[in-house]
Amino acid sequence: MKSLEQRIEAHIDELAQYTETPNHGVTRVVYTEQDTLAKEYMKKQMEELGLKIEEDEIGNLFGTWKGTDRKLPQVWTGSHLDAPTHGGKFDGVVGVFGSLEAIRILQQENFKPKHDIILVVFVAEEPTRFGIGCLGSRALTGMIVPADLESWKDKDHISLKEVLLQNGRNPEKVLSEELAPEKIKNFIELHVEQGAVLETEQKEIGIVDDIAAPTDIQLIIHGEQRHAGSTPMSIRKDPMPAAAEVILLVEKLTKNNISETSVGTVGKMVITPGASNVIPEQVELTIDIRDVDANKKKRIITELSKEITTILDERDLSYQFSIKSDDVPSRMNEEVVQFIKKSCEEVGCSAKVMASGAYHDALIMSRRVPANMIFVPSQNGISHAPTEFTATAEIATGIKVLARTLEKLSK
Ligand code: HGY
Ligand code: MN
Ligand code: MN
Repeated sequence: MKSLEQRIEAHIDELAQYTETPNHGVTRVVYTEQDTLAKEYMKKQMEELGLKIEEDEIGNLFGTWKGTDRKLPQVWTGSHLDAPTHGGKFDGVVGVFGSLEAIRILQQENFKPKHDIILVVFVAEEPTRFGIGCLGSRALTGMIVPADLESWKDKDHISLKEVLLQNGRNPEKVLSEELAPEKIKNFIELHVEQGAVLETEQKEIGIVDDIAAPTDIQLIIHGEQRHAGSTPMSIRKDPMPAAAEVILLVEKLTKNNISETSVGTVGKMVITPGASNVIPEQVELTIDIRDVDANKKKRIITELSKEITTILDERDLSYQFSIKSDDVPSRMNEEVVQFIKKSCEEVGCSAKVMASGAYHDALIMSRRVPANMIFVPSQNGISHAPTEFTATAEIATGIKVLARTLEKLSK
């Protein structure tokens, strides 16, 4: 009989194989073969625990451990299996196999939940393919509208609607997947911290009270494509120096200018045509602004939009500034924060109540139902990189705290 630690390492090794970039971390994108293989692996694991397996139209996977009183609201636990480009082996998967192992612990203790416990694997938590994250939890909370199915496109400019159809999924049904909130008592997610707070403060568990929310902006700056050698500087309409000014502006506005907790990232830039001796025709930037303070984030976005207009008007460049998603930061459920604290005492581990700079499905689920998160440390605070690492023993502690909390929530 394998120990918990052995099973953790087996899950990590198995899931890490499902990547498009074997020598550069884990890249696992929604509706691709690697994502499907990872889900198939988890389905088998869930069946071994006797969970009833279902999948919804957008592709969320559910494993139900039936409670003794099925009329009661359900306790949901889980996370995501998809990974960013060249990501790590722990983001998302720790919460998926962690929920499975927490259920196994309770089953081995002969615990009988009164409430159904549902293990959920959300699709597309990462914005990798469509530029917007948490598609699975957005579908379940009614946060996807028909226009999104058309406007959310992948790098080949194929819309989410088209991709759903290509995968034999019915877009109309995806739009009607909103859950009745009274059906769920709580959603609790185990996740790697993706920051260095726990490691720095030598704490074993993070109990999340606030989750920062992202505003995802797409900025396309139009230039005039011309020869890099024969075009005098005085007549150029070059979008690149303008993009450089915008990137510095994002850094200036989010660096303790308006808020101590804001962050700003330009993580992706597409230069067309992208040749060394051609003044670009256009530059597309993604701008990711986050904060736990909704009002300050709003002020930053307003200032950003105003100053971008000034920069581009002065350069006489046309542009499109579109807000692709604008999420609101959220507080976790206070009563369950206390449950998790109690669970840490029972397990005998140190803990710290803290905010999450990364967003998660728990952010989206908290729009409709009480949600909570348990963090385990990230070595050097690194995540979304191949060097992402959390020790097996640290994950085991997180799973034990999750098991104790699921017991409190479902008895
Ligand atoms: O970007 C995020 O915060 C999440 O990891 N997708
Ligand atoms: Mn992530
Ligand atoms: Mn994640």
